[in-house]
Amino acid sequence: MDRSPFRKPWDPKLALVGKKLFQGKRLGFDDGMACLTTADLVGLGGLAHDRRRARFGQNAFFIVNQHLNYTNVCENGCVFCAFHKKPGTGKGYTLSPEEAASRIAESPLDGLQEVHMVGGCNPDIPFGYYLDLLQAIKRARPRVKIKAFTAVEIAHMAAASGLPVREILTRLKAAGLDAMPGGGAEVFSDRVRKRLFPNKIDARSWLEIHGLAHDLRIPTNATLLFGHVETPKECIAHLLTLREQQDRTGGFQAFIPLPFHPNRTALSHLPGPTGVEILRLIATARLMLDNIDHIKAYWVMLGLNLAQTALYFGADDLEGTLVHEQIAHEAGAKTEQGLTRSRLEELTREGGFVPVQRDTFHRRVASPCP
Ligand code: V47
Repeated sequence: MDRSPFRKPWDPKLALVGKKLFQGKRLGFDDGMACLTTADLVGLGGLAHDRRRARFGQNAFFIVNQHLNYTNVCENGCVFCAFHKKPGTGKGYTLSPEEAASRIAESPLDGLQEVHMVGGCNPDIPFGYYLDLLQAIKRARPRVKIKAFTAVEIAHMAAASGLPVREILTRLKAAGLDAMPGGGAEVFSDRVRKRLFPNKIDARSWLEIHGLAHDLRIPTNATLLFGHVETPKECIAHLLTLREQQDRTGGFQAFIPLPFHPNRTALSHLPGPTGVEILRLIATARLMLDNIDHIKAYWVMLGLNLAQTALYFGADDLEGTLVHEQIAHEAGAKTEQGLTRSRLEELTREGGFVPVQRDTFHRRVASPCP
């Protein structure tokens, strides 16, 4: 059933974007700016919703997954992050591979499909630990797929072990790595990176590592952390950089916009983005990223109502059940730490969409994993 609530844009710049889309033309920088700065939120939503509907109809995807953070010890000290603890302070934790595996073995979820696993750059962890971690989880749940380690963690493993990134990725894949998440991209702008996270790998390294992963047939995701000190121009440049990388290497499965949560961070004086800004970013991403199939409305960071609404603004995927999310919650997220499969399905239906369970590779799941 078509429950689209939209009308054609009244903003003349947006109308021109609509014309270009109708003609099958690719959008450029100025089009992106017209989208991200328009006051015509409803008109923008209409364009984005048309696009998502042409590809996915009323389907909205989700996965039965569990998030797991193996360590919160991190030497990068990014000012937007409330999750990390400095090395050597004794305040952090690191799970042993057995502890991590037993959390997955004892997962409260029936039919767990995926483990999403990331952590800090902990200088005390040897490379062999990451291989043990993957193998222990695969032993505990052999059919579960593991989406793990951001490009930032991969670069950290390479620097600490002295091994080339390609070798690191090859060994991780052999040990059970199925896909990589999109975290750590933040904003590609050098200006923002110098100001907020000068110790993190630069944008070029993040992109190179994803390119190498794609070359090794490890699919990955991409993110944008927004709503802090970045400008609309920096957001559009970020989207265009991702689109160019995807043209070259083609392995991004999904884009996840991450609205900044300021609580308990060194940027707690900032308000974070408004609901309107979040919807504008999601809709703009749907229109600009014509070569990345899926746009996630990450319910933990959006809140449930806005995540439902985002499905009308270009998003087609709600991420998953998660079980125990930590990164957004340390920074003040008010959402639940996890949702049951039936709650996710209910939310989707209440929003006017059809819930479709997917796997890590965004294929429809016919029968859940044992
Ligand atoms: O890498 C950290 C960001 C990311 C804050 O690939 C923050 O499927 C907002 O990347 N406010 C982790 N964001 C989350 C992430 C993710 C989540 C769900 C699915 C996927 C996927 C990826 O969260 C970090 C960082 O970029 N982050 N602190 C904060 N205060």
